[in-house]
Amino acid sequence: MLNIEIDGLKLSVEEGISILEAAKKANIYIPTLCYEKELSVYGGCRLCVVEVEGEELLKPACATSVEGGMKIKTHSRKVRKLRQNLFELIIATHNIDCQLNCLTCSRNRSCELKKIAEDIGIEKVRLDPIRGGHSVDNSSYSIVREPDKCISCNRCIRKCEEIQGIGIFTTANRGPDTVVTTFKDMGMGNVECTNCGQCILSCPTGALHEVYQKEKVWQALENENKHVIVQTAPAVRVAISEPFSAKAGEISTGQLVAALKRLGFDAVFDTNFAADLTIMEEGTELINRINNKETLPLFTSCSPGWIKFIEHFYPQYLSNLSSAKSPQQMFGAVAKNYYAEKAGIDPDDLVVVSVMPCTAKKFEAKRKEMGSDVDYVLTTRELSGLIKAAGIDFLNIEEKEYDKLLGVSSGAADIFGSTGGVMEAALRTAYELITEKELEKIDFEVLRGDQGIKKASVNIEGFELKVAVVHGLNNAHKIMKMIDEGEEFHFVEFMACPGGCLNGGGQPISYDEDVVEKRRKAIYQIDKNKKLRKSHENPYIKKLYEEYLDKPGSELAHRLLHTEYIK
Ligand code: HC0
Repeated sequence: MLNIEIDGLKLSVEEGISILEAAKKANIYIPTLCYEKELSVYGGCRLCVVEVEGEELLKPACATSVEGGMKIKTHSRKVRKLRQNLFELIIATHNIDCQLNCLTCSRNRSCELKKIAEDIGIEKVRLDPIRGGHSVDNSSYSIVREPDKCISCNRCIRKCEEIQGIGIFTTANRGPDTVVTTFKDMGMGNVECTNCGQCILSCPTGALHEVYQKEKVWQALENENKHVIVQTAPAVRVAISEPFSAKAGEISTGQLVAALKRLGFDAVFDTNFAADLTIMEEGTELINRINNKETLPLFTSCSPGWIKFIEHFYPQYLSNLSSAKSPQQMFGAVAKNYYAEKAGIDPDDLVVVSVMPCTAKKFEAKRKEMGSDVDYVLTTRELSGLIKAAGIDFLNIEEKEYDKLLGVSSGAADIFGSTGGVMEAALRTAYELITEKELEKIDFEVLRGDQGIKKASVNIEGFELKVAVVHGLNNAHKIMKMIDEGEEFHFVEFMACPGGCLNGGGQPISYDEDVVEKRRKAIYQIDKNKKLRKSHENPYIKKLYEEYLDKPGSELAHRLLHTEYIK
């Protein structure tokens, strides 16, 4: 340990950490725009400069390691002046009329620039803007890029490269003309972007955001000739209260349903119902592949970012993907067929809206393999905007329950939202379907938590089922290498986003570094609180098979609920 002093506080800190990290541990705030805990240090914005006694030049706190005896000042006059000057330079290369357009910017309530301007006491910007005129990149179904709002913090570049192992972003030009762009400025829809939206979570400004479908949903809700229903993904219920100033990790299922009903949806259903259905179909496929000695390992197919990733980087493994559609798409297919028939509605008059924590779900809904079963996809953030616009007091609204037919789900479905959840749900069902015995210990703790690759072996009547759980696409590269080199698995769960959908690119942007862990705890708590905790015990899933689909893997189930990905 090293003894140092920050702003007169005597501290004992670990060797090798940066001044920024040491200050953080002591709850001393140092502003920064380009630093992010999980990413490599870039040191580009320089806002974190501090004064170190005995040193003439100010030091960037993020890129300077602590040394024994250091005496650091984080807000001396020299530091404050330089920070203000640097900030003005950053603003000058930001959107020309950022100040004018601030009101309409997607990040007007969560802009890190605005926050820092207040934190460091910016009163005016003296420099004329020196950049602008880059066109907006609208080439993607999922993500919009507005280069004029970019401040070149390079967090998106590092996130995409280091965490997701892809690297679709690069910088072009020099000096004040430097701009973050895609390969040959081709646009995000034309490069190897997986649409995961992790870059949006890292962007401090409004330079990256989802493709909005809010207006289309308002129009559908206002159209009296349309019957508009909505499904909500597992991870939405533990994050939707955050934009309403609730602390992270609140369970808001009842408020979510009530708010959607107040917005005017004709029925409020749950993607979780379809997650239970996915387990029936995917579980059956796994058992059949093992029994018939077909292609293994089976890869889960519900994360659309992962699907795009395997298509780009490992097309030789496409036959390993489960043919089961994702729960979002299974829900759409069941709604446009079974529900429409039962409710006596012409499918052409039925509008299916999804609320997802994921930007890639917007792309998934538009894939030709999916037909047009899901009409519009809103992110959790977009839904919070609709709720605010409708003047709903979200935190205090009286809770409501999902509509029954496609709205009842097991705890196994809830945990889909976390890395490891799909696998755990599948094992709870596969074990009981194979053995016809009750699984006594249904919590597979070994599959939980944030380790990048988790492996387990489950003994089912003497058969050692080897499974793995992977999240974050850089980890997907790693396990694909392991599989290439001959490591044996029967079933692998892949989620594109680190942490799973809880940390999807469409979730509320949070400054809480533990936000994912808090959401995760909440989602496992929902599962624990439920009586129904296994997908195959869901009475409405049984009813769906009895009344309509016949049995898992039936001809009709295949027609509606399965697909094939061909490069
Ligand atoms: Fe997920 Fe899903 S769990 S991908 O992570 O499987 O987005 O929350 O909705 O479809 O159910 C996202 C979350 C889903 C789907 C489900 C799966």
